[in-house]
Amino acid sequence: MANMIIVGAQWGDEGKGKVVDIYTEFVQNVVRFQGGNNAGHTLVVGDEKTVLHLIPSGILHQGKRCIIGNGVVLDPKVFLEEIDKLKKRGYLQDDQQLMVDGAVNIIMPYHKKIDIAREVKSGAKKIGTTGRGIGPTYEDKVGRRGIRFADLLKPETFRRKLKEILPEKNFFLENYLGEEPLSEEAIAEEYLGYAERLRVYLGRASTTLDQAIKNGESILFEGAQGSLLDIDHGTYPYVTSSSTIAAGACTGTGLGPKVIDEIIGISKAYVTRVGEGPFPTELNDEMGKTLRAAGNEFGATTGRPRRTGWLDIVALRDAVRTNGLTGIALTKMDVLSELDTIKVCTAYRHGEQIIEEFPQDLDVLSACTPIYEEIPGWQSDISGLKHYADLPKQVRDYVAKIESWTDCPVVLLSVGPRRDQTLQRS
Ligand code: 2SA
Ligand code: GDP
Ligand code: MG
Repeated sequence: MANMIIVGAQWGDEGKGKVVDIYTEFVQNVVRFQGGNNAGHTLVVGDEKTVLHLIPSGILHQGKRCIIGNGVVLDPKVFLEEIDKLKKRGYLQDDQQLMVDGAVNIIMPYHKKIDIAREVKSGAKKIGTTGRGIGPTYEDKVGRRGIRFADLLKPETFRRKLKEILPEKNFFLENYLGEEPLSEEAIAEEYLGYAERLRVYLGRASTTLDQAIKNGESILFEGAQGSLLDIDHGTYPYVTSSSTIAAGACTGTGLGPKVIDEIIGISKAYVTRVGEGPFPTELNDEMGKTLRAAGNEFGATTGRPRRTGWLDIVALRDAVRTNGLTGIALTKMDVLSELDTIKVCTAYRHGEQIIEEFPQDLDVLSACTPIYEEIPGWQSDISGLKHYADLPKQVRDYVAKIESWTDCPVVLLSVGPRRDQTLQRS
């Protein structure tokens, strides 16, 4: 198979975990390139459900190399817990299957504390983060005071860096956030305790993947969150702190864009968002609740109820452009099965203006109201169908419309959470 990037084309939780698991069969390497354990990627194999937060979704396939690229931020405690859980269930029997790039930035206790306390202090202006310390860790990375995975494995370096940075963090925690300061010794003891177990995973994504390509292997790049949560191109400041779009796969692993062959954007047949920020097609009514219940829309990391709304073509077109999508995988089609009619937003109204391009200005976006096209539902159970041609005509028409509105082919359809509930478009 070609080297493929899989990204969320909305605000996350589009079903990336499931789609990565499906495509893993055809590659030798699966790599995460951004985000951290804010992600919750759900895989269902048979009746067994696995939620992964840090480890790439290829891990359920024996013998596939799974890499955590330099663009990721890693909480060592969560990472080791995830490893233990997988091993207990018979996965990851060979530690060589998993690698962490030495340049990965480490999530420290002060990052988590600052993330949570800042959100509380912000009150109504909060971002609605997952509280996993993601933003503060990326701040330190960009501020050139981060502690990297390779630093953690060198006790003297780790202690020196911690000594340098902790006074600043404690000052901020105590004097601005009104929190208790953290103990340097307690952090060092805890983290250096993890280090011994982590050593075996140290590697370098860039060189390993480059060699893999030279050996004729292929790579699946697993995005986390979604394009509209991208630090540059998302609904800033209501975004996550990493490059969630396809370009992040290059900076987050150390490979050039020429190695990429395909970029697949995952989109639900409707939209969800968890956390704060504008969401033009949001449904704050019975229909919104129906979608939440039918789609089981609750955060895979925090359990928070997800906001729900109709499919937004204006936003999807933005994702097609910012990622350079070569294909769309449309998930959760089964969730719409009971509906008489389905609405799709094809443009926004802003005052007197009709807008077809997703606005960059959040004030404009917040003031937009959706213009909908109503399309007929199919009102039949499609979750057991195996071939695209067997789908009701209304489903195929819906897919054709999405293709024409976005000018991007729909390459895969998902009609349920399980591996076998997937229809490839041939
Ligand atoms: P953060 O924690 O700094 O990354 O939060 C910033 C924004 O990014 C959103 N975000 C997410 N949105 C959807 N899914 C995510 N993963 C979990 C899931 C979410 C959960 O799979 O369900 O369990 O709550 C995810 N991670 C970050 C977040 O909501 C903020 O809007
Ligand atoms: P990710 O973050 O993009 O990997 O998505 P999540 O795992 O956070 O959320 C997607 C949820 O939808 C998970 O519970 C999946 O098991 C489930 N899911 C994925 N595809 C489908 C589908 O086609 N139909 C249904 N009903 N559920 C799906
Ligand atoms: Mg998720």
